[in-house]
Amino acid sequence: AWIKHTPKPFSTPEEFEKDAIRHIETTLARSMYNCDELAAYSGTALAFRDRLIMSWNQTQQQHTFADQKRVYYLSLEFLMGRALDNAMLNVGQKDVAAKGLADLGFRIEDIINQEHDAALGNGGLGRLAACFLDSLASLDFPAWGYGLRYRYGIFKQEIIDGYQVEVPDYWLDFNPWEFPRHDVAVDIQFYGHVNRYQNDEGKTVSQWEGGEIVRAVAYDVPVPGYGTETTNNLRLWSSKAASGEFDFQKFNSGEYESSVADQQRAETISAVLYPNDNLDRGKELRLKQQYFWCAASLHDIVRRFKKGGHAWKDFPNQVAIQLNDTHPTLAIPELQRILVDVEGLEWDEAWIIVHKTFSYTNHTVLPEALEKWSVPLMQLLLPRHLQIIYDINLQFLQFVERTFPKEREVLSRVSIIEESQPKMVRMAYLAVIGSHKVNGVAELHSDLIKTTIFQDFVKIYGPDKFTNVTNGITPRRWLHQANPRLSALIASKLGSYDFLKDLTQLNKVENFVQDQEFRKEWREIKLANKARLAKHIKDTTGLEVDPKALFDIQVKRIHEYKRQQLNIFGVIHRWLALKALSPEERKATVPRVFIFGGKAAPGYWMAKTVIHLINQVGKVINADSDVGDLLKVVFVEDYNVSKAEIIVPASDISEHISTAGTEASGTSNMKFVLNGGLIIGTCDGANIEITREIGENNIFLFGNLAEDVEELRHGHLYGNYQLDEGLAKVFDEIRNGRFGDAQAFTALINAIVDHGDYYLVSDDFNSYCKTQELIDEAYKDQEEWLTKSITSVARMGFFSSDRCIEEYAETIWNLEPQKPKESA
Ligand code: 26W
Repeated sequence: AWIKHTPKPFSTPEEFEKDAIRHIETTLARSMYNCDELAAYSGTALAFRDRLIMSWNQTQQQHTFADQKRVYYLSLEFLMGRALDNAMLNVGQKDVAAKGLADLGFRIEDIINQEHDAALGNGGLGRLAACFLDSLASLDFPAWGYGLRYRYGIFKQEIIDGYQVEVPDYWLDFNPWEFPRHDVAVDIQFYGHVNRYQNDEGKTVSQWEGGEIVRAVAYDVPVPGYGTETTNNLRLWSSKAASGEFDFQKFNSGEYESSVADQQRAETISAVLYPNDNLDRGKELRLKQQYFWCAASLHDIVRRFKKGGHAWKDFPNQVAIQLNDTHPTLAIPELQRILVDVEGLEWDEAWIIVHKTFSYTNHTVLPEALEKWSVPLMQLLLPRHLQIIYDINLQFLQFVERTFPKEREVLSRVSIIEESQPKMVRMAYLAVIGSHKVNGVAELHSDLIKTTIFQDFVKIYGPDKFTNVTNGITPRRWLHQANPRLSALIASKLGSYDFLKDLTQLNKVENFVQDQEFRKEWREIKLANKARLAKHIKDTTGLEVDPKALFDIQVKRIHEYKRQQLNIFGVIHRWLALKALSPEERKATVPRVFIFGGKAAPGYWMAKTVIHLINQVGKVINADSDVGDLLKVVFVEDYNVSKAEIIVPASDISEHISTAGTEASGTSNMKFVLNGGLIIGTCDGANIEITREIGENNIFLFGNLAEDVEELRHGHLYGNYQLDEGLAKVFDEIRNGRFGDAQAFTALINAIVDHGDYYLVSDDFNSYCKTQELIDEAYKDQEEWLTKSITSVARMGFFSSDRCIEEYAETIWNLEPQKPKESA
């Protein structure tokens, strides 16, 4: 009843059943007599897909007709997760499907679980893109996502003998959510050379010629908004051999194999997602992916613009392009090339258009994550683009020279070209220079980029070019879908589900913080969510954990800066302390389950060592009868979006403990608090704003501040270093072979004791352990804990991705929504 518009709803469960059965019998050619869960999933998905297609077509028609400004979100990663549950909830018909499926003898949860995650991303940046698409559609913004259709998403993680093993994620076997558009194909050029010649009007022009061609084929994915008919489009490009390139001569003359090899080489471009998070490896194939995707997307955007019949100067009034980190930065020289070389505009008028069209979001300050491409590689692969980049750089440096004539050393610092051996193209600088706005993703982060990596650019352009848009998360997936009971409880008190479209309404929850019935249900829901996770742990690892224990969760990519090592060293410290207590004293302690999850990049040895240590520690502690249920350690295999939907609602405490100044924002911190979990964290990223919103009594902060990190690091390198005593005891245990072969962990320990402890694990260890003790004490007062939980949720309204998208629309894109018209 609370849905205002629904795309052609099923009026009864029977109507849904009829459609699902029809799809199973005709689309899938299966008999209802041996309909298994996978077939039931397929039929359900196809029945809902039909509904989406109608509103999708209608939305696209209305947007074309309105001919208003659109935003294009360019991201190499879209971590979408599953689509069916989201589709059912967004059209408001999950209950109808549940009844229909029950009639057919299925439980809806089992059917939902059949779906493979769309895992086209690594971590935070990819999931943020997915939340943004949900908000853009829910707020009726005319928006498209553009990405790559990887045949293999992020690898599946198996834990074998305590080690991570990577297994390919082949996910496209049956994907009802994508529509191949074989008629939407763009030929993309690589290699070749640049020809300069005089055209008919006597003007010198450049033409990129020769080289090889790869074809980009569009696959479209509908993105339904919540409680609206708006269904936007996510367009993913797939590579294949261009028809002229597939050498039929070879094919016929018996060189079958080499002909097939050519084809496979073309398909390689979109074959696999690079599994590195916050690490740039500079691989040629990755550069090919980036250009392939940028060129295909820009071609598509320009073609759509031209159909509108506008003058070129109107391009930035019709088109906004958001660059999700530097990965799509080649779109900047590509648009300049199209405007100058293909459309014949003057350089300067083209550059004004380019600069007004693009904006860039930075997601990291880690130096090893800042993209640079070697000039020789770019010369080979994209010769014309390299010329354009040099020309952009020349103009920019001349401008800087005019503005700061006395500061010559600034020129080499801000040059797009790093004068190294070989020379490198600094993509972040190109992105800044080619955009009208640059934003960071949390206040601290946006301040930091202005004083570190982009300091000179703030001087050159003034501070207004740089802005902050604090990240957000979609409450549809991360509250309503992941935690339906909590969502329903809140709705029962607020009188409707309107808070899912305006999350600030959660503040009214605070009126019920003393309502005993409400408190009881809140507590029961958390316990049920913990029991659900406990069952998952039992089913996947065989380990039994008690849902009444304090669940302490850290799930995210494994990275030294995120400091899972601090967490596991803390666990060892706790274990040693517990063993030193008398049996009587032990009884007074709070039982705790430490839950870890996350993938390590396949080539990141230190991260893999951390996973191994966690598993070894778990093996020893979980078998120790001295501590029994007082301490358990679990590593959840293959952490992904659908696992997060089980894990996030089940925390009492979650850990967001990066070295201050390293985590740009974090978004799982928001997800956990929105689900009634408290957090232990450093003063980093969005933790700071979460604290401001929910109040410092409701969060457990510890550790050194960002402003002190540099000095501490410097001190370490000059002998000003004292290994924390507690940590030293932990290291002794590891070295003594308590957790298996000590050799396996020397690198991990040496990074701290011998190599400068770059991430300040020792500096923060004591503060961390003390804060964990405060948490034990706080948890003993269950009533007070519950009050903190409810109060925190009530104050989380700010962190909706809807608020975040509205800020982008207003301050960066100058974009208006397009409310769907009543369907005929
Ligand atoms: C070139 C290799 C590479 C790959 C991915 C470099 C950098 C990345 C991403 C930018 C890493 C990433 O996901 N960053 C995360 O972005 C989130 C969304 O803004 C933030 O919440 C996280 O703090 C940030 O680490």
